[in-house]
Amino acid sequence: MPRLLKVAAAQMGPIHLTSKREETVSRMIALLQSASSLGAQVVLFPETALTTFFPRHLINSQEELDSYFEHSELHESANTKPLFDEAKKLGIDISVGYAERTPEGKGYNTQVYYSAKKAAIIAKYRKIHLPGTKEPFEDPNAVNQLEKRYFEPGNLGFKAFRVPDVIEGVSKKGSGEAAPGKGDPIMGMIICNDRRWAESWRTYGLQGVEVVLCGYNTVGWAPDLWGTRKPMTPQQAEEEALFHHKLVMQANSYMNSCFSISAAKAGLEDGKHDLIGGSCITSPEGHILAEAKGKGDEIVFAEIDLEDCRQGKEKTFDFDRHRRIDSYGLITQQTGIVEPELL
Ligand code: CDV
Repeated sequence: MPRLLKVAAAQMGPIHLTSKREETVSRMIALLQSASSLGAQVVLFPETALTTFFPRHLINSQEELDSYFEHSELHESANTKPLFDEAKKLGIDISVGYAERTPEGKGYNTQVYYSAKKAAIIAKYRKIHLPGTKEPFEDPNAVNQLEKRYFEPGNLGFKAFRVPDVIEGVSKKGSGEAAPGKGDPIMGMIICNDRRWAESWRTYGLQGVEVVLCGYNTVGWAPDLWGTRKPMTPQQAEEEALFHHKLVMQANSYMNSCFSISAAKAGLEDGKHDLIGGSCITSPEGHILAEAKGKGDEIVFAEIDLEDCRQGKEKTFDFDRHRRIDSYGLITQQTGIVEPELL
């Protein structure tokens, strides 16, 4: 039986240090309405969708820094409630990335999943792989990535969740058929740099994930961050960054037999930092089903059939039959590289 789902990535063009939340939330509502006109049931927004990607700036004022964080749950906060109210009205689930300040004062780079039918946030993920440095680079013109300065590593793990009320007629607890791949969709969230780590995806793969959601802010030019062994022009560097983005979305979707949706914040933020576009929806066979055309606000839409995950999960990547965990010990015992002894 097909399990059809209409999904969308809401790519956003740049947001600046000076942008007002209200304007940004209005743009998000407009994107949601255009996704609704296509029939979307689930819409993914980017990482830190409500602000510029502030971790590239050195911010010494606590007050200024705090202004880029959300201090309460998004569906209840005055800043963002209108977006969640619109999602509820349209009956569309949304997943939104933002900087979260907890009541204990901790900062996380967070993504939530809001179920329109339940009118509730049903899942939260906090970014685990924080890239970059704690201190800015010495070169005042370098592109910084100060996530380790502003955020704690996520403490919620990679926890897959079921999404209720989006597909009719699926198996429920106690309803008889408990075979894999028959229930409500299984989703997982990752944020930007997490997509480059096979461990993120495999941890979800082991929970039978069917759709991975990934919001991102990826600069097209950051030689201090990436290294300069192979000198590139800014245009070549951006093409390379786009290539790596698609490579990891396609390859990891294939290796875990799942769909993936990725939503960029794209374009020139703060007049200086050019972010790649490339928001896309990929299939469990690793193909790109739909892709952003530009670097502005744009909906990327596809209807997907979760049944398409079954082939990979039951044949090439049937984990139960083919994985050899006795040989994978190093993955969790060791963090860095230990080379074999010199000859
Ligand atoms: N926001 C990110 O996590 N960005 C990183 C890079 C650009 C440091 C990424 O992996 O895309």
